[in-house]
Amino acid sequence: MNIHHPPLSIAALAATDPEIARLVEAETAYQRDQVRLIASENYASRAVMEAAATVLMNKYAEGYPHKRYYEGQLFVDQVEELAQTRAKDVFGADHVNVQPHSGSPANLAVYTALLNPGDTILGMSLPAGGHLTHGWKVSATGRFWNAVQYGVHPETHLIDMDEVRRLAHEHKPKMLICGASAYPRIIDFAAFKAIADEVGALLLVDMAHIAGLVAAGEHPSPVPFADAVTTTTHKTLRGPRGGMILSKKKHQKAIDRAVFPGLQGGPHLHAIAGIAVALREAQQAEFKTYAKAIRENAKALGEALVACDFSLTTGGTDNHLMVVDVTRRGMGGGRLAKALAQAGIVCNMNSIPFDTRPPADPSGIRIGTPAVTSRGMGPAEMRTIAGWIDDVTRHIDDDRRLAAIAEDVKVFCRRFPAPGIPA
Ligand code: DSN
Repeated sequence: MNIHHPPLSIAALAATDPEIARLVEAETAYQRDQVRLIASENYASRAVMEAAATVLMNKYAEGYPHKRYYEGQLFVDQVEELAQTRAKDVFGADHVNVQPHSGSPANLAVYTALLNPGDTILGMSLPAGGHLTHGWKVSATGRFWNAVQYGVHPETHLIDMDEVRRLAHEHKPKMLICGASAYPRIIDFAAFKAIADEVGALLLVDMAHIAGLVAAGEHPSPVPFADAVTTTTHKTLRGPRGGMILSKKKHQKAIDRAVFPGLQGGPHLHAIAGIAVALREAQQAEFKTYAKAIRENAKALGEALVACDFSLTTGGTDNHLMVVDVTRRGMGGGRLAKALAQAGIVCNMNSIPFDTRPPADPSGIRIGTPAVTSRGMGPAEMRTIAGWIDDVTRHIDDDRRLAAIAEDVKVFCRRFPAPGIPA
C-alpha cells in the first residue's frame, strides 16, 4: 500500500499554534502519567487515532451511502459501509446507523424516531445510576417527553424489577429504557423485554458503558431483545468519540430519518473511519481477552477496596465499574476524588443510591477499569492502586504525602505504556 500519511505528529500544529500544541502535549503526558479510573474513558489505539485524524474530516456527505446530496463520495461511502458491516457483525444487529455524534444525540434520535413529543417514557433515574437522557428532568428528554423514572432497591441497590413492572403497568409508557452510567451489575434485558411486552411498550437499551463487554460476550447482549440499542463508541469499545444506533429492521427508516435530516447534518466521516477501525479491533481474539481482563480487574480492585474498609454499592461488581461509598472513611466523594487527582489517580465523585449528601460532595466515587486494563495492568496492579486509594484517604490533608504518591504513580505508569501514547 502506498501510504501518504506521515505518522501522527504535531509538528505543524506546534508551528501554527504553539498554545494548542503545548496543551495537547501536556494532556498527552497527563494521560500517560496518571492512573485513569474514569469508568467511561479509555485509550483509543494508534490505528484508531490515525483513522480519525485524516482528510476524511474535509468531507460533507449528507445522507447515507449511495444516497448522498453531494457528488464526490468515491471513497467515503465505502468507509461508512465498512463501519456498518462490522457493527452488524460484532453485535449481530439487523440495522445500524453509525452517524450519531455521540450517545446523547443517539438517544434523542431514537426518541424522535419512535415517539411523539409528550409520550410517556420510563427510564432509570440519574441518581440511581441511569443517564441524563433517560428522562432526567434537566435533559431535553425529561422536558419534551413525559418521563417516569424507576430506581434501585433501597437495601440491595439492585434494579428493582418489581418497581419497574409496577410503574410500567401504572403509567403505560410508550417506551421503556434501560442501560446505565453507574450500575455495577449485569442488566437483565430479557426481564425488561418481558415488562415492555406486558404493557405494549417499545424497549430502548443504552449500552454505552458496556458495549465493549457486549462485543466480547462478557455481558449478555441486549440486541435480541430491544427495538433499538444505542451506544457511544469511546468507552469500553475503545474507539473514537462517536455514537451508533443498532435496531430491528422495521425501525430502520424511522431511525435513519431521525438522525439525518431530523437531528444532524453531515456525518463526521473521520470519526466513522475511527469507529470502523475500533470495530475491526473488536472482532479480534485479543479484544475478547481485553474485555475479560476489564471485569477481572474490576473484581480485584473492588475486593481490595473492601479489604481497606470501603463499601461498594450492591456489594461488588460484575462489569467494568464500581460505585464506592466512602463515607465510612469519614469524608465525601467530592473531597476524596480531588485528593486522589492530586495523587495522580483520576476518578469522579458520584452519588450513591438514596444519597443524603449534596451532589457537590456526594457519598461516593465511581471507578472503572477499562483504561488501566488497556495499559496491560492486571489484578496485582489493581491491589497496588487500592493501596494508594487507602493511603490518600488516610492522608487526605497532607499535600506532601499526596505529591509523593503522585511521583510513585508516575513511575508505576511508565511500566505500562498506554495505547496511542508515545512512551
Ligand atoms: N458522561 C458519561 C459517563 O461518564 O458515564 C455518560 O454519558
